[in-house]
Amino acid sequence: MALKNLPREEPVMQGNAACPGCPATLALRTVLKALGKKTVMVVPACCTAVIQSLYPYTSFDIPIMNIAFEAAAAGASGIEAALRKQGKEDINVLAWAGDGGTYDIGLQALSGAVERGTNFIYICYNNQIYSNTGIQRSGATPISAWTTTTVGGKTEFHKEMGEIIQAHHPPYAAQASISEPEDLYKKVKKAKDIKGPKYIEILAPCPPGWRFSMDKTVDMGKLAIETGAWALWEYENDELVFNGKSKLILEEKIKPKPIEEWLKYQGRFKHLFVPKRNEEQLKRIQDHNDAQWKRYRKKYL
Ligand SMILES: Cc1ncc(C[n+]2csc(CCOP(=O)(O)OP(=O)(O)O)c2C)c(N)n1
Ligand code: SF4
Repeated sequence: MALKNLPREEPVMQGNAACPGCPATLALRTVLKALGKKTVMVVPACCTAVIQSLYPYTSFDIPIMNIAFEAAAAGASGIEAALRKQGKEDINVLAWAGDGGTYDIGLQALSGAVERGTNFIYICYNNQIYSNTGIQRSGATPISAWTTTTVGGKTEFHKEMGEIIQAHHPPYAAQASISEPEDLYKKVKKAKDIKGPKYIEILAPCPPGWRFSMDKTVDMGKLAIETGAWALWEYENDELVFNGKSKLILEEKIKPKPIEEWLKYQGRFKHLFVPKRNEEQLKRIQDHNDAQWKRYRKKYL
């Protein structure tokens, strides 16, 4: 569906408390347009708990339950069970959490809910940091990124959450990006019509956390895909298919841009370029990215 044909109704209303250029609100608008108003949302501690506005106000046009940081999937499981018991099975249950609440503290609850076959959609907006509490590193933070807890640059590579989810064999999983709203809309629409646990992860470049100008959020998402730092894919019935530019990179129909084309616009990687280029670390990051795509080709081509 073309962007101009997306539903006009705005589920995220004025008066929200997001930063200018916030990727989470971009994603939320698209996701909630795809799901419609018959949706109950569970939000753990994260930026979205603040974005939705400060109590007693709300700027989201659907019911929301806020819950403890680790408990998004557990809360959604309870809501799904309660709705089922009442015979209300046409209501979407959406758990919506950041990468901290997904890759790290909420992983156990998420794993349990997916393993139990819970009929819900779990969405992780991945801004690669704990942004709500002032930019700490998470399991999704890429190597070398500055955060307040990795002041010299993170020394570990991020974990592959998509592969952890695939190991649970859910009926549907996907990776998307705020920079590709039509693709995101399509994936959420598809997930909506599938019974069982659905996992969608959305790359969410965060201006204050990644240190780039607030008008460049979409560009940062596009560059992540074009350099291969992020991949678009869909996983259904144990089959994984890449899509968009990621498919072309996988099939070697286009060459990804060097990863520094994505890194160099983000202040969190500034120390790799100033006062002088850290060639060794830049090569290490590029090699890791190349190796990842080599592994994807071996597995999925
Ligand atoms: C058990 C617990 N530990 C720590 C916190 C403090 N806390 C609230 S939100 C947050 C970070 C959330 O990060 P993420 O899930 O990535 O979402 P984002 O803030 O980036 O939107 C932290 C550490 C908490 N609320 N509960
Ligand atoms: S810190 Fe980032 S994710 Fe959080 S509200 Fe601001 S722009 Fe959005």
